[in-house]
This record gives sequence, C-alpha cells and structure tokens, in this order.
Amino acid sequence: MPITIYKTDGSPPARAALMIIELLGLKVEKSEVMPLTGDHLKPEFVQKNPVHTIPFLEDGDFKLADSHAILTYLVSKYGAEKKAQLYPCDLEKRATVDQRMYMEATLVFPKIREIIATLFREKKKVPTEAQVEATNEVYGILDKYLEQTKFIAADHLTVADISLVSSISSLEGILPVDKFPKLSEWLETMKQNDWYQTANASGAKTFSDFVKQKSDAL
Ligand SMILES: N[C@@H](CCC(=O)N[C@@H](CS)C(=O)NCC(=O)O)C(=O)O
Repeated sequence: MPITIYKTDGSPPARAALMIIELLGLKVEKSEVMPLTGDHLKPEFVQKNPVHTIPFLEDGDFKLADSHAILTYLVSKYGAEKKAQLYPCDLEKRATVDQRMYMEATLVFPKIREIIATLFREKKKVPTEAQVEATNEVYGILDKYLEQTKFIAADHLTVADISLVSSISSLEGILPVDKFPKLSEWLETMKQNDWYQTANASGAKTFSDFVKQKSDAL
C-alpha cells in the first residue's frame, strides 16, 4: 500500500516529516497542499483530515495528522535498526524526547504562527520587539538543554532534533541564533546531514526569505 505525505516545502512541520522520510529512506508519494492559497480547506482534504493541517500522512488506509505523531509513527513502524536511537524505548529517554517535541508543538512552532499572523492579518512588520524577546527566550531554553546533552533530548540524534530543527531553521533567517553558542553549534551539526540538505535546507530559506520580503515591503 502506498504512503502519501501531504505537504508544502515552506511549512516547517511538513519539512520535519520530509526529513524523517529522507532519513529512513522511505518511498512516498508527495501531494502538494498550499495553506496560503487555501488548498487545506478544500472539502476533499478536510474530509480526510478534519484538522486541515499539513503535514498529513496516509499509509494505506491509515490516516495521521501532526508532524510529531507522524515522526514517531514512521520511526516506530519503519525505523528498523535506527528506531532504538531515534525514538528510544527506555521510559525516561522516551519521555524526554516526547517532552521536547511537546515543547516544539506548544512553545516553538506557535512563535512562527504568531509571526505569520502579524504579517498577514495585522499587516505589521515582523518580528515585533515582543516576538524577538519571546523567540530569544525559546532559543535560551534550547541552549540550556544543549548544555546538558549533545543533541536536544539525548547524546545522540532523536526525532526531537528533527522536529525542532524544522522550526529553528525557519526562525533562524528571521532572528539569528548566534548569541546562543550551543544552539548555533547544534544547528551547524544538523546542517551537515544529507537528509537536512535534501528535505529542509531550501524550504527553510524559502520560508524566511518570503517572510523578510513581505515584511520589508510594508
Ligand atoms: N502541530 C501541527 C502544526 C501543523 C500546522 O499548523 N501546519 C500549518 C502549515 S505550516 C497548516 O497546515 N496550517 C493550516 C491550518 O492551520 O489550517 C504539526 O506539527 O503538524
């Protein structure tokens, strides 16, 4: 049964799904859904995915929304020998990975959504002073985690790194991370990977260039 991922390359969470697909070497069909042009609200997409967000996965008859759920599902089902590190079974290790991903979902990605809302709905330049402060606070938290472990949730790569790098690499072009030494080092390490270059690099740049151009034009 084919696997289909609904995505667009500018979307940070969609790129998290694309990175894990690339890292695991999965063969998938890619279907373009552009929220900016309203594709996500078309009845056929909402019928499949009532929450109407991308990424959205179909694996045969099974349907799944949310990048974090997609990452852990794909690694658990198709991770083979990579599974043990990417999403450890040990209870405490797994809980730490989950916590970092919930943080991405509830604290980090919402900063991106807020910047986009300010730009498109309020038509104001971004990032606002408050957004700079809030984003730097997030960078500071991640920097502290990276003082404790080499990667975001462990001393090795996990799905939490894939999730967080999708949003941090998108924010980086809008607000640099260079004041945060551990975070900068981690981001550089992430950029060395083929799966990052293939599935994330150009989409992250497209996203931040687009935000900067729109903001400069106001
Ligand atoms: N927590 C979700 C967020 C997904 C999300 O908000 N994606 C945006 C594109 S970057 C989207 O589909 N927006 C359309 C909508 O919210 O209706 C995830 O990690 O997948």
